[in-house]
Amino acid sequence: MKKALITGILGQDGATMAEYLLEETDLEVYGMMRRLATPNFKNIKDFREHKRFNLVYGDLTDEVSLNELVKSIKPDFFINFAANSFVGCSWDMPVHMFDVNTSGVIRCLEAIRNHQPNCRFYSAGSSEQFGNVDYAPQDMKHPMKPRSPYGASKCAANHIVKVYRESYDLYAVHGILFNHEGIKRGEEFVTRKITLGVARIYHKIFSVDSWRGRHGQAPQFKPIELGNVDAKRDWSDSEDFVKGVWLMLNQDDPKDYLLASGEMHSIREFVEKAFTAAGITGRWEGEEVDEKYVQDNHHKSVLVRINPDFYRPAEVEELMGDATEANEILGWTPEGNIDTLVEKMVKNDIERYQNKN
Ligand code: NDP
Ligand code: GDR
Repeated sequence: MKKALITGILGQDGATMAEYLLEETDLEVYGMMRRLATPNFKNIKDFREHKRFNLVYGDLTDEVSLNELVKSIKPDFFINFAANSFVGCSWDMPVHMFDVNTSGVIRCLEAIRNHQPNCRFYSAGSSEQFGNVDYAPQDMKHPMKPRSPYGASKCAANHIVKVYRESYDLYAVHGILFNHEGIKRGEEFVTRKITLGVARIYHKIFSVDSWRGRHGQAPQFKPIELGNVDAKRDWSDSEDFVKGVWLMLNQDDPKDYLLASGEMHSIREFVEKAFTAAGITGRWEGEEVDEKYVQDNHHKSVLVRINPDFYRPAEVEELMGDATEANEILGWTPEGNIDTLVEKMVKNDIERYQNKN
């Protein structure tokens, strides 16, 4: 039986990939988590007890653990989704970013090179590598112009994967993935922050509206606080993306590809779509830091307000990718779109608030 070792198993992509491989292949799946005092297993709860799934400990900052895992498991596929993945905090811990996101990749490659050289390796690259872009949509020929320590750490990882591929003849690829989201998305990323906020406000409005409304009172709730709502991103569904990653790992020859939807939407539009999906309409009022998204009724309750604490020292204003090569060569075709994604996330989070978990 073939085996896959997936790092970052408790995160969005690791858990989504494991779920996909357990459903669609007969691989034995090993999910690597780092040691935490109180780990959160919610992303893997549906398959944690699966007979072909094994949870193992390891850390990208510790080569001993990676060497031991590769030596003992002898994986056929090593899918490295582990990272310090939050761009916003990367200015606060740039050295740690490089230790995990760049040196961590070298440690994985060394473990493979020394103990299982036929293992196919995936490295999780990012549209943040393009940074302040020259043109749109960005393709694989676009220069690397990162704007954050995170983006720079992923550029360096990209180079080292190429070096190892060419120097040691490894099947090692670095996929450039644009933003992808879903119901397993971390709660500090802007899409999930918005859909969780919408769900919280939805329950306040619809649970108290009936009696407060009779007394002419507005429902009381804290608005969602956001930073730069004018930034634009190319958002896709993570369930579509893990299929693309799996295709990248199953070609005759290793090559880097880019996955994206080819559409760009602002944070502002995501806010509107998310509230609309919950049956709440609103409108933008004011400007810059005083701008607010208010409920479209006579109470004009504030749904979203700007908090400059969420601005970044340097912003990537616009990202939009051209995935033609992945479509044509890999035969990758995403099923979801921005509207199905927003609806799925909002519905999930409303139910989650209902069940209080
Ligand atoms: P998440 O942040 O959800 O998951 C990352 C996981 O890595 C977490 O489970 C985290 O563990 C783990 N991790 C962090 N540091 C270490 C370490 N030192 N050793 C072992 N594990 C560690 O990210 P995503 O799933 O969203 O992203 C997966 C990968 O894809 C990342 O490399 C990210 O940079 C990249 N990427 C993501 C995109 C997206 O839109 N989602 C787009 C482009 C690239 P813990 O749970 O303990 O914190
Ligand atoms: P990003 O995702 O930086 O693109 O990185 P994030 O959701 O954090 O930010 C997207 C855009 O939204 C703006 N923004 C806010 N962001 C957050 N997190 N919180 C806010 O309150 C907020 N308000 C506005 C940001 O400034 C930014 O412009 C994600 C991660 O998954 C990376 O790991 C991955 O490599 C890239 O996507 C592609």
